[in-house]
Amino acid sequence: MELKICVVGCGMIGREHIERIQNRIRGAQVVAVCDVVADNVKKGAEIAGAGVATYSDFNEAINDANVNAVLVTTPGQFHKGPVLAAIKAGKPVFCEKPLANEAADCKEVVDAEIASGKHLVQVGFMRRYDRGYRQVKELLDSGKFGAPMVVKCTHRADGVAESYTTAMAVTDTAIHEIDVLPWLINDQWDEVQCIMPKRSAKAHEGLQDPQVMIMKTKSGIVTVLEVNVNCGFGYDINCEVVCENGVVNLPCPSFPTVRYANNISTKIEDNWILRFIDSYDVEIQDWVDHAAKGETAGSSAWDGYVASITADALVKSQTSGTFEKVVTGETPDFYKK
Ligand code: ISE
Repeated sequence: MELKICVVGCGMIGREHIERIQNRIRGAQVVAVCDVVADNVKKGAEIAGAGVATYSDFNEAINDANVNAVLVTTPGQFHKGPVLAAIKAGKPVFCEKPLANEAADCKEVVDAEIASGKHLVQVGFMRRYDRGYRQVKELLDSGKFGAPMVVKCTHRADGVAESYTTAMAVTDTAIHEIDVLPWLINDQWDEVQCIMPKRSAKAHEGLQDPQVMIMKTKSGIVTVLEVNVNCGFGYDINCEVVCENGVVNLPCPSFPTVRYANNISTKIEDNWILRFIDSYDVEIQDWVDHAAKGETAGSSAWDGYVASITADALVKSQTSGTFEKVVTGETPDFYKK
């Protein structure tokens, strides 16, 4: 079955995905675009090309008879509505991360999907599709390195908009590590803490940056994550897994190491779109291939819910300063692999 996709949300990431689907993805095409902002619809439609239907109301867009799949790329606080509408219409839906900003909203999606009896929802945590993370996972899963004990990560960005808040360091940024690490090391979060170091003079007023997040798993693995979104030298993602018999480092892709003018150097990527561009391609192709068969892949709605519960605990710790428990309850049978 060819996927005839309606893209709900034609801002930056929505337009990226429209371009990707029309030009690089097999077995799918964008047939409808929707956004409450008229200019975004216009830009999305221009990229999608002739014949694309345009909407400002997501219910109408999703229920367009020509649409058989939905891709949600609105801002996070508006994800729940279109995702629930897609489930109600029985259409597969890819929702960019996070599934929703509030855990209670994610739970509503989980409950609706279970009630529908069909696996329809995939959440856009693209790092599970990154070549480097997959190589690290393969090495860890080989068993040769022994059990992971400590994970050291950095999530650094050049700078952020004035609208970026202290909580977003968790809900928008660290949410990637929150999702990818349990998958990488085959474990689940148990308790998490957020510590505030000396504030960067480059952070805008009201923003605490950097932040250090300490996350312990049920088996006792400790992760230390530095979130630093005003580093000023590029988009710099690192992950080192210290195991009993060795250490595995996430490879940093794309750039050669050069020796020049008495220096050895490697360029650092400018931003996350470029750093993870290949992962997005692989991720959307995988969604299309699975959705065409009535299946889902990657992060499920349950994974999105668990990530949100973990994020809530970290946000709570931003104020309490202490470890907060991550309480998710049992994985429903529906989501057990
Ligand atoms: C952005 O939304 C992303 O998803 C990026 O991967 C992350 O690094 C950034 O902090 C977010 O704002």
